[in-house]
Amino acid sequence: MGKLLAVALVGIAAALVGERLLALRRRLNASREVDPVELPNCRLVKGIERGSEDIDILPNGLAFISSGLKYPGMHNFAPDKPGEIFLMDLIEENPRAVELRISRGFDLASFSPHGISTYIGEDDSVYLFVVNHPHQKSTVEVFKFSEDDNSLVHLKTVRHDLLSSVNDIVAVGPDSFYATNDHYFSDFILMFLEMFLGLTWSNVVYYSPKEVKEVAAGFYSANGINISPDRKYIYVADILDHSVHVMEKHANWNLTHVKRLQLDTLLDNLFVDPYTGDIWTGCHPNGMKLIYYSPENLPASEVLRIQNILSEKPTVTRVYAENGSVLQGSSVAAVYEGKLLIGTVFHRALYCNL
Ligand SMILES: [Ca+2]
Ligand SMILES: [Ca+2]
Repeated sequence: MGKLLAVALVGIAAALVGERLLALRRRLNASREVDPVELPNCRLVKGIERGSEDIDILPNGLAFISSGLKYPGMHNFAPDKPGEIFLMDLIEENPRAVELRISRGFDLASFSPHGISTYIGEDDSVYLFVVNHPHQKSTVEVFKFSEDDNSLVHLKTVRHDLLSSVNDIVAVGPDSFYATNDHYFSDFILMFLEMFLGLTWSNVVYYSPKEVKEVAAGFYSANGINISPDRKYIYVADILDHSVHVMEKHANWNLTHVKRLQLDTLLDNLFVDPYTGDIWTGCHPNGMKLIYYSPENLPASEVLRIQNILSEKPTVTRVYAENGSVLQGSSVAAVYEGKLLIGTVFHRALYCNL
């Protein structure tokens, strides 16, 4: 009888593991191959060789690019080098990526920049918020941009127990923001287990010096976050659910769910065109290829444009898709006056004329 019970238990455990594995493969879109969508006028950005995970663009065409992310389990072409922030002036005919100098006193050696967000203050000061992972932890660094000498002056480091596994942020004031935690856990093994079991413990947190609170929960893995041009709605990409959530922002900064748009790709960061309100996103068509990096089986890139997300029938356009031979693992797509800048988790960046 004892043996029968043991066999039955092992059988049940094996079936459960098998079922979870299949579910994980679905969430990673592990069988998807990408149908190419070409753009004719593109070039790789010189000087960006090890990631451009997130991009934000000011109304005057200055694009900030985070580079050199070290993320547990993710490929990295130069793991010993600290991260950088690049600037590109998209007004120029042939813009170059220039590395921004960072003020003294900031620990550059452990800089591992992830999601970013710009904020323009009342006196036209430009703030750059950067998710950082020094020593595998999560912080949010607030910088002031000095255009005169292309530098970032470090203002402060935000740490909080509720900001435990931060992926992206959207600034809503000179010292306040919404942040996504892509996992509940911050330890690599537990993060993997959380993903494997398909737990929906990832959330969105509001932070200000006066108040810090969870404002949305129940995501498989909340990733990119951004705000509508009228500043009424917050958009959150759930990368493992292949969806964008629209949340309404209230006066007390709480969020309520409005709708969810289902897609067939792993959406990473979200960029909102300030003129049209369109959402642009860098996506991973097949998350398995991103996690298990192999030069023989490269992670692809895909860019979607979502128009009229609040309407009954939003229009979703695949603007660019490529199997990784040019651009590996696109994580963001940002536009400025007919120009498209596509960033990647750990690879290069692509600049296109639309
Ligand atoms: Ca961002
Ligand atoms: Ca991201």
